[in-house]
Amino acid sequence: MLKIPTILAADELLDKAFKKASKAGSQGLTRIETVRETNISKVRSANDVIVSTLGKYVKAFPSIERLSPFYAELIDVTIGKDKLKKSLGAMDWCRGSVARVSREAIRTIANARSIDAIDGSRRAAYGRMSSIVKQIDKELKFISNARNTIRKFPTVDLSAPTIVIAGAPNVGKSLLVGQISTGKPRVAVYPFTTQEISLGIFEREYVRYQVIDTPGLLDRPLEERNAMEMRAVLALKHLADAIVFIVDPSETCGYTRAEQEHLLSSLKGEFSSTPIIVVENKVDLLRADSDRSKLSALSGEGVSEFMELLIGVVGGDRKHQNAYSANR
Ligand SMILES: Nc1nc2c(ncn2[C@@H]2O[C@H](COP(=O)(O)OP(=O)(O)OP(=O)(O)O)[C@@H](O)[C@H]2O)c(=O)[nH]1
Ligand SMILES: [Mg+2]
Repeated sequence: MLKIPTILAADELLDKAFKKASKAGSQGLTRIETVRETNISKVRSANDVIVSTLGKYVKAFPSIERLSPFYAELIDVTIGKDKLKKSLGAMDWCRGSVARVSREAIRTIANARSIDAIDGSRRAAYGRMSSIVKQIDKELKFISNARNTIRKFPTVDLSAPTIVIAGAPNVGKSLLVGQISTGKPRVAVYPFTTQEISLGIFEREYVRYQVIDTPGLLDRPLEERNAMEMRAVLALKHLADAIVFIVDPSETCGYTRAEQEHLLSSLKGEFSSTPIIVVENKVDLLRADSDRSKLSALSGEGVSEFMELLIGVVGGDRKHQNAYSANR
């Protein structure tokens, strides 16, 4: 989703900076001028490595305000947007402080009268740079973890009309996703689940639709979840143009109809702004007496009629022209 470079720890960053600096050299007319120029180069090059490396980190992290609501929510839940902001602020503080030390040291070295004084100033500058960088070690570790978390986010197509499949375990979610989408679904991890979500695609009249199978996410009542998990699940709201809720009236899934209806009303309560289309599966086993859509993900019966209904709900308007539109 986002390209963030490997984040070094404070020690590693200092190693990198001083190693680069040790290679700096300069030739002057006299010995003291050579030493002076060389030490100025060293300080400058250590400074440049630190300032530019941290600058890259700050730039690589997405500004939450500019992210789509889905990813912004995931970042806030898994990483914490305020802590992330604070840590990136610490990077900027460090860059400014190191640059100041560097400027002062260069000025002192430029005016120093002896080789010893030059060496001493350079060493003092290194010491101050080290202690400044070490002060942000905790923040560096924090953004390094944040990077690893972000790298595991599912890559979803934010511009495609998206259908999220929900329902109790074993009702036939995966089978239906396989029926309606073409090609092999992509799988991706989702925060707070050991399971993966799988993303399928199908195309209708040149529009690509994305279907998301959600094992372990929308298969039990939301009141059973802790607050963080709940928010991670609710982030799907920003993605879903419609939720398809599959009911298995045959109860061969192992859940009673009452349990499934309870799950449905829990989702309705939480996803109140997202259309939820209820469909009864396994019609080959049992045809319930209801006016809900019916199909069999196994035999294919009723699937194409259901698709028409679905596209009518999600394909109607063109809100997808702006992938970053908030509050759908
Ligand atoms: N007879 C019949 N069996 C079905 C139908 N749809 C699904 N099944 C069966 O129900 C079982 C579960 O189907 P899945 O598609 O794996 O269900 P799921 O909802 O994805 O299950 P989880 O991912 O575990 O939550 C499988 O053995 C399917 O073959 C159907 O329309 N008719
Ligand atoms: Mg499944």
